[in-house]
Amino acid sequence: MATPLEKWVDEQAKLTTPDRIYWCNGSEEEARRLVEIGIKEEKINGLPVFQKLNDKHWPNAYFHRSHPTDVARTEHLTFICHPDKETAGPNNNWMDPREAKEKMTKLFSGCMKGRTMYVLPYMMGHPKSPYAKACVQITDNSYVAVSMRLMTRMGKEALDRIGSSDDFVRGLHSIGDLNPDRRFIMHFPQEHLVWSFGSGYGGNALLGKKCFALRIASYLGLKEGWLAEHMLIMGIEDPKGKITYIAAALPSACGKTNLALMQSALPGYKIWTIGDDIAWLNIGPDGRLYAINPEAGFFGVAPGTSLKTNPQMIKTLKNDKFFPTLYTNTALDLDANEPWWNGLDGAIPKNIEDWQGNPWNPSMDTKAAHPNSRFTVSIYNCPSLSNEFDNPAGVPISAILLGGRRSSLVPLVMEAFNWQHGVFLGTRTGSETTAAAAHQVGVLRRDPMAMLPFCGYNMGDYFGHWLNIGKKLKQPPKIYSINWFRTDEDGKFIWPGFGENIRVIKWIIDRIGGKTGAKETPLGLVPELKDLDLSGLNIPQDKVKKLFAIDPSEWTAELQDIEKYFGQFGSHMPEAIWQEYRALAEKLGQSKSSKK
Ligand code: SAT
Ligand code: MN
Repeated sequence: MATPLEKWVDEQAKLTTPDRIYWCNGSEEEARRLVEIGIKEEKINGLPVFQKLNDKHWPNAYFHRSHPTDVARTEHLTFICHPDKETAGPNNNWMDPREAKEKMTKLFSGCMKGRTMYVLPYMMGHPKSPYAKACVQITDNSYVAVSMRLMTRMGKEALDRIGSSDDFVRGLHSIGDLNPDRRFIMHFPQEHLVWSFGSGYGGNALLGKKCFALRIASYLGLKEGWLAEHMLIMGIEDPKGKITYIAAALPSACGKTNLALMQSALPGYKIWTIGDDIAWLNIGPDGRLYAINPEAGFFGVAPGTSLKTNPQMIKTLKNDKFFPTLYTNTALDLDANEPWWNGLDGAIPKNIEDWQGNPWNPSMDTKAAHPNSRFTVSIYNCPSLSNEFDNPAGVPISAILLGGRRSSLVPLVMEAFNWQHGVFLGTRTGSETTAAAAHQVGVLRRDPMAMLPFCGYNMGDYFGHWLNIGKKLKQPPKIYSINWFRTDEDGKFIWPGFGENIRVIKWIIDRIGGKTGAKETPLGLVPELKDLDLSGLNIPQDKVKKLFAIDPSEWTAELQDIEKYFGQFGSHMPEAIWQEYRALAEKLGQSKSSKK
């Protein structure tokens, strides 16, 4: 008798009518074969899926050029299909599941004719972890199949775990005809199901990542009592050899990957990487919060990555351990046949082709590499990979850092008074848009816990869920707000960032270890300046003070904006968060602005 998995695959084949069905085992030999197929047979937009690059400096490097309209996540085409709109919340696009399936069934009908259907069994998390989930994705694209081998643990262990059960997360994906008008990413959280059509881009097409490990998993976490978060996980080894584990949520363009692989500027401290994008947080048997990274690779932004900004990532890319490493929509150095991007170390090569295949030189006002061009590389290539990465139990988390990009108002670092206050800090985090994005510069987008595009249900309920988790923890992690981006009168960043961020993390570790005090402010607990190790940095005292300045008059508009933001969640907004809001307004002498 057919298993539920065989039955499901059979049904998808009947719908999409591929010429061939191929079950992937996740082996290196298979990946080499798929890459060959992508070089010689499969095409996207008339171009081969893969182009082999020179191995000399960039081992196992293959280049992929996407359709020019298919270069980023498409939030406006992403839907959360709960039976009722209210469960999806004001933070999501919603479509009735029946309507969504009808629409998608039309698109998927016969869409794999002439193509191969790849069946990808994979684990999110270590196969032996009680927190891991078994999944199967179907796709018709070799780039997606190879990327999934890098980003997940693919192969037999997932099939073994599924066996004859019905308990696996299903993802159906086709690149379709890449027409943006026929591109949809549909999530059915209650069925553990994702249907994605018309895009080959990471966040839209690698369904284990944002679609499952955040949107569907956040909803599973609500039902099962855990958290799926947009967070890096890292261990910090102090000069005595003690390792403290932390998780940190930062919206895009705030340096999450750089922080996860940071090379410490303070001697004696060492960073051990566990993940750069997603953390699943569970209450362990001892009542502490344990984190696993469900992924097994990095899908990182290439431009700006260099020996200066992220030396460990450059070493990761130059490691030949795990096959292959993919470069998507970067530029090419044609003489060397190597990938290139703006901000890479060394002289600008003479003969550059931009991400769309046109000749490029630095006098042009276009970028050679697409600003969202990416590398895809196995985490096992990373020289700072923690020994605990494959620990099925995960690592115990001592601190959670919540950040954003704010040029004023929010101090460099601040400790929450307690868990509830920490959740309040997370609910109101936000980032000012940068010139790199196609928005107006300096406009604030609130992005609670960096989860706005990824929470698979009503965010008001999500805040409530965070509060409940805190109540169940015996030893809750301390929560911190961080902001590397405060500027001076000339609009210049005061804090140097990158490897120097260890100075802030050192203070956090000292706080966890009870080794240092803190100063109470209306916003939270901040370092006494003498306790922040700024040796050798040469930041003038008045600027250091500015990193922590709190001006109540600046908070009038901010408080109004927070109140408006919270208001949209109506009765789903927990009263405890409103209490925190009122307490803050009162401390800042602005309680009149608080109506609720
Ligand atoms: O665009 S992805 O979701 O694949 C990557 C990211 O935004 O972190
Ligand atoms: Mn991310």
